[in-house]
Amino acid sequence: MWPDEFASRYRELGYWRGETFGGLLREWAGRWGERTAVIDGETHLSYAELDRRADRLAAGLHGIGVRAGDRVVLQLPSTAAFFDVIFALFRLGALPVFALPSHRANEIGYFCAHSEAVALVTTDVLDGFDHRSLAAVAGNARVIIAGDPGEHTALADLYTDPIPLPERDPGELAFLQLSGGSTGRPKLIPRTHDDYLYSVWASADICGLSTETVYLCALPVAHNYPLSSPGVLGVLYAGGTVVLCPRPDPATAFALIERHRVTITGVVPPIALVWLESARRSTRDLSSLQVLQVGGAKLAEEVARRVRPTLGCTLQQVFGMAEGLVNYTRLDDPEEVVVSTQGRPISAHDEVLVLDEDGNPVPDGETGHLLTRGPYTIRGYWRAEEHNARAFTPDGFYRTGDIVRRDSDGYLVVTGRAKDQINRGGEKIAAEEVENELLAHPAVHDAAVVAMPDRYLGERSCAFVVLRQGVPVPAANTLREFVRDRGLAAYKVPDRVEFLDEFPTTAVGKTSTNDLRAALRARLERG
Ligand code: J2J
Repeated sequence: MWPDEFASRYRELGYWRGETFGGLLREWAGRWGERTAVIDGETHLSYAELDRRADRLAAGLHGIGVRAGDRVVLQLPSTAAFFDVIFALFRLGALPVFALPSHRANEIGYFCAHSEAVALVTTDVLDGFDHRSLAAVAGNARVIIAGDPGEHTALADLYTDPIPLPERDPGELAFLQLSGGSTGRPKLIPRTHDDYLYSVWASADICGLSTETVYLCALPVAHNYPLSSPGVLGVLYAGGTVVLCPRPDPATAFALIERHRVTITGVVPPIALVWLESARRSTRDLSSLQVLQVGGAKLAEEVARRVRPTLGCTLQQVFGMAEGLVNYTRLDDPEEVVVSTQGRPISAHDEVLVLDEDGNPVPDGETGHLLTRGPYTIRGYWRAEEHNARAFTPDGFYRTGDIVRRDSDGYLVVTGRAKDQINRGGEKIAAEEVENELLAHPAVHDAAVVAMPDRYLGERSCAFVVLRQGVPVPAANTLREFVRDRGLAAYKVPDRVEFLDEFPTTAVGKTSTNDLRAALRARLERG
């Protein structure tokens, strides 16, 4: 949490407004009543309806024992039910833990156990996977299903007559977001109403949102980017309309843009690329689209330059992180800045350091490690003291693990990464988490997972494996299936597996991932 002097400063500056999510929904319902807040297929929810549903669900959840401070692992796709659940939990003061639909038994089991969740809210069947099977790893958490509940509790049965609930304190935790991670298990990111809402309303301002805004939520809604940059919460803050998109393919997304006259949406670079290259552009009227946000991974300048001429809208680059700091190019920035930088921080009080290997600041224009501290950047992960000692400086700066260059106007260009992470088209893979699963295979002596360049996704993952002596070489696919069977999300399964007799080492005897990446490049070039 922020030291008192910082917290009071952020309040005095008017950044932390003393609002809560639950209280705000009540205000919005008063102000915008019957205006459409959320569109999910043929379902249109007004602000007033959303408010009533949150009250009724809060009562039902209270009825089965969910209380203030309890954690509830939430794994829902982009549906209206997601909004009911988060606002119901906000009203109760219970904390959603934002899992993604692609997470499987391994991750969900860990989230339930680590957060000591009292409930797991998930869906029935999605993309061929029966999410009800996750009950097996939910431990003591009660399983609640949006959809056909099978033997579990139906979310639909939990909407009951509202009960009086005390207002929440804006300084308390609102939810736990997930970190992309680089060491082992994903870390949980504690965000308060005050700090998160600042990033939300300031983002809504920067992105010019208003009651006229129609936002297409093309990414999984629980991710920090579509949730808050400015995302669905920014749109609700501004009184606009959220259109939920089940899949971001051009056929689905373009049809929704045309039908609902969407004005702004946010995607990751591979989706932007597919949209730019899709022939469907000419069969749909996309003229309502004013802003295409692209972020989550580095957007190639060559692709950035094609956005305006091809889609006829303004590109906005977004470089953010669930831990806090979010950078945007501004809508009125010169085209050169928009295509060649990842933007500048939301706030004048976002403190940004760019440091060399010895921890000394580098001059503007030179690359270095990005560290940050500010009014919506966390001071530590949830229950992770040991890791926090490494991930944060003693004076509270978060070590982002990103390598950047800052220009004299404060704009950042992301040039690389120091953390052991693969950014697979915006989906983050902690190398160590996958290595640990590979090490569980009886034939594997050692494993190292590194990024390999990919034209479409930016990066894919490659696992280098040293086998135990004397064991027969397994097929690469056997190891990939092994990782999948260990219950890891599909995007974490190594795209490629390479066997080596031994790993190259650094001067201090650690596995040299640089040498592995170089060896991989050489192999890829040889074909
Ligand atoms: C290069 N790398 C980027 C970009 C994120 C808004 C937008 C994105 C996220 C997000 C987010 C990048 N260029 N434009 O939470 O609110 C990489 C960096 C960063 C990490 C954070 C938001 N945009 N990245 O992607 O927590 O390495 O948040 O540290 O998933 O993604 O990942 P995540």
